[in-house]
Amino acid sequence: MAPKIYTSPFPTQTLSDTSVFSHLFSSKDATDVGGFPASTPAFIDAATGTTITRTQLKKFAFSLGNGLKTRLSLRRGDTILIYSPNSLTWPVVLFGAGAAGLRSTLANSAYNARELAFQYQDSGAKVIFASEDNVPVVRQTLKDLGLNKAEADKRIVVMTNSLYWAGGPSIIIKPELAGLLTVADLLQFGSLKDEEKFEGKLANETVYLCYSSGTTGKPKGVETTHKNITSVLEIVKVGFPALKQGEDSMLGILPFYHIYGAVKLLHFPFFSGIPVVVMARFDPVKFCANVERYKITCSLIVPPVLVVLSRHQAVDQYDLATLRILFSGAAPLGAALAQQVTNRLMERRKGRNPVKILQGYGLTETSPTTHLIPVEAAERKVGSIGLLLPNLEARLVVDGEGDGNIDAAEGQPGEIWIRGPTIMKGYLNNPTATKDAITPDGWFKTGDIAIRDSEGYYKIVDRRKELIKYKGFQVPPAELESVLLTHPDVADTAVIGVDSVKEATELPRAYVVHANPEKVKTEDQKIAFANSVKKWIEGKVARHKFLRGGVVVIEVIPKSAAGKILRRELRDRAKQELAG
Ligand code: 4UU
Repeated sequence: MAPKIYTSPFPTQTLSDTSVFSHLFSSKDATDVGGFPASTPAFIDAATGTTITRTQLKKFAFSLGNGLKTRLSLRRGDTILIYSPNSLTWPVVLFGAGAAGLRSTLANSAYNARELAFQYQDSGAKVIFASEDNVPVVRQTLKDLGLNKAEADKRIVVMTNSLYWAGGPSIIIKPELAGLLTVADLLQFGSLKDEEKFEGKLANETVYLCYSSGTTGKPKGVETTHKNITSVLEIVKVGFPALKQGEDSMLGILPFYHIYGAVKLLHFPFFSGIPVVVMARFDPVKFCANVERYKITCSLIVPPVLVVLSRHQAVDQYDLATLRILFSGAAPLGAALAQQVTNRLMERRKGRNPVKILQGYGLTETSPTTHLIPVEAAERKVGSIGLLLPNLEARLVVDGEGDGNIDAAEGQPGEIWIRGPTIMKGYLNNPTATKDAITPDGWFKTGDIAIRDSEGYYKIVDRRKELIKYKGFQVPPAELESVLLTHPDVADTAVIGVDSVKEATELPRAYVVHANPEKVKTEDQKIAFANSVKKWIEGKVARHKFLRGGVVVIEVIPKSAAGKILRRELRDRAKQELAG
């Protein structure tokens, strides 16, 4: 039977074959950058008000690009690693690397030395760009990898503080970091030459390497190409609410190292001529204060932020009337929660300036957005991930194993498969995982189960992959399991996600088998062991991977005949345990 292929209701877009850099920064003349006035702000540091204009960003990027080539001898195709919380220096580094034809791999800024070492080695990065606070972890990482201090320090570039961009000092604040190269130092080597600026034929080359565990296993480098990014910008523009240069501004709280923040805060607003007010992390009071101070009209969020906005007193203490769009993604958005926040914000405005809570869906592997809700459907379709974006095709597949794929009947659930120009090139150095994820005719298997209604709106109803999402962050169970297995008393383990309605997120929960069952005979012994494991993991992994969903001592991990963990069984068990 021929597959049932769904197309997008939006008109097909003309896509380009330029590099990301020229797509964003090409100018007609000195008065514009990327089609918008050169002197308008591109990024604003929320804490200090420091602003980088569009033309400054372009100039800094060209200078940094040249510094990377001349001072660090990096060449087209080489990779740099960025390891920092959000800051104004982020776009300078990312676009500077892009201008020089380099790739960037983006690391979670909360990673510990073990986690960072994995990504540094796996990506083949040559240099690590780190915020001042993160340099000690980088030094530890490089030391663990066997480098002496002098060698290690040659691979570190300190991400100059945000005040530098307002003419402040470029000097390093922490004395122990003196002598390290900084981003400011790298700007001193002149600008890229004209012929180098917009290097051609980059379209199908990799530009970003974010890490995702996909449907199974440990994190893998996702090869996102220039074409993936330029395409996603064009197709999102069609479905995303009209943002107007000169009127709109975005508050940037999502981390830039995750594909959601990387594309929808660092690229999309710039591409639309909209400034982004950059926050290093989400904080309820600062969030509200910044909406008032910068007259923010739009912010991109994850569902747990709505939980905070539904309760926190700061919502009543600041004027949030300019805010007209909250766009949620990266995890399921509950209709009731969205309604609650809309009502609360609307009450204060006495019905004026409606606020819309929208939802989008995507994955690291799809660069990321594939679906979003248009503004006019915000209330009517609350809880839905919206419509398929143009230039993409979708299938809902019932049996994804082998050749026996069947497409779900209308209105029935199936695994979303996506085909189109925004699908990653593949997983870095991992042809097996790539082959498992993308069929020979180009369908990428998301691992998410959805239903499509008669109007073409999709709703996520389940996830068939093992991935856990904590507040939008990926927590790969396989990674936690491999760490847990290094615990001397853990003989076997399985990690699953359990839902927390209160926090609008999943929480990682571990089942562990004691190496010596005699030691966990009584209930008290079990609880003591579980608690010690829960504490122990906190010294081993970044915060978002902590076992907040609990640790349970179990006699044996349920497995299939082939030795595969029966996660569904554990999820059912957890439901009972948590209900009881
Ligand atoms: C239910 O989380 C992301 C990307 C999120 C994103 C980006 C741009 C959302 C909207 C947007 O415009 O990427 P990853 O790779 O970290 O995680 C992907 C997984 C999906 O497979 C799905 O299980 O995150 C889950 N997910 C969602 N689940 C993402 N968005 C949603 C959603 N509802 N809206």
